[in-house]
Amino acid sequence: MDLSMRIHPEIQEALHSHQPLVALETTVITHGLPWPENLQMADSIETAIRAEGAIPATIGVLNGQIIVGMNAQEREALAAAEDARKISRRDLAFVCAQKLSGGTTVAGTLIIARRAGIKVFATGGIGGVHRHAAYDISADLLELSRNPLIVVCAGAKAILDLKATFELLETLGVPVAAYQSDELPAFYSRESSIPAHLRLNSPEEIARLAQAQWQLGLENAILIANPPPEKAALPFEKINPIIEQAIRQAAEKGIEGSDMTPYLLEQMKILTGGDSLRANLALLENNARLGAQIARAAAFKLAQKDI
Ligand code: PSU
Ligand code: MN
Repeated sequence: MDLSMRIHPEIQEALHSHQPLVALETTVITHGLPWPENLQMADSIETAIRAEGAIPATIGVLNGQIIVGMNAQEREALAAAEDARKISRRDLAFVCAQKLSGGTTVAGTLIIARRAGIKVFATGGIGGVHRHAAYDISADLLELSRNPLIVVCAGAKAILDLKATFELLETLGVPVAAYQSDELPAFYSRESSIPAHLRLNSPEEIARLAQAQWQLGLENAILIANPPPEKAALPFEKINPIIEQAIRQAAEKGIEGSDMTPYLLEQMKILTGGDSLRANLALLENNARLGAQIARAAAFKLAQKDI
């Protein structure tokens, strides 16, 4: 069984010459967004990263082959696949052994990106502790505690218990910084009423924190919570009752486990008349752009062998 990753030649070259790279997850393609917005988003965030002078590395699995840097055809195959798996740490070996296809979650992507040597990763919202089901804790948190990457997100998904999620990140030793804000964003919203532990104001400041963290041998990720762009963001007081409604519907339908996040995201889209989808797309692109800026700032330091 050949389990080696297939790393796109452009990415191999970039790794070799310390050019800025940004890893991208694919569960957002297979389970987070509907067709065809999922494919459009996958393409447009790659373009956004290139426009900022970095190289995108979309990570996923096709027919049991782990791919770092999926090309346009491979992204389309994954976006259109009806039987795509959602791949976290527990699923990776099974998907490879059975030659299945799927999108990697934040957890799955962290494992692969780390193995490839990529240092920056942009996503929408991380998983965390679910509301009313505190035993359902995303594997994203554990992987953030053990993979040294800078992860740019818009906070944890608003469908979660945000306080519990950030408390657990503290326990796991993951530095969490809001970008140019004193408050943590709540995915669709710029505000959450939860003060940020750290505030960082520039890509350079973020790269310096990473440099210090990893020089100290602390192998945890650094989480950057980037508020969604103002014109697409939804006010937290408006969105929160809708989230509660979607969670009640999930409970009535008996949805649980890894089906919970995709179900809630789909319900949110219906209940907000598409506003949540627009916010989701806008924040993904916004995070990709910041990821590219950080990768550029960090690549300079990498070239100096500081991290
Ligand atoms: N954020 C989104 N859409 C998504 C996800 C996050 O806007 O689809 C995915 C991410 O891949 C994340 C996963 O890692 O949901 C978390 O799922 P769970 O809660 O089952 O661990
Ligand atoms: Mn879960």
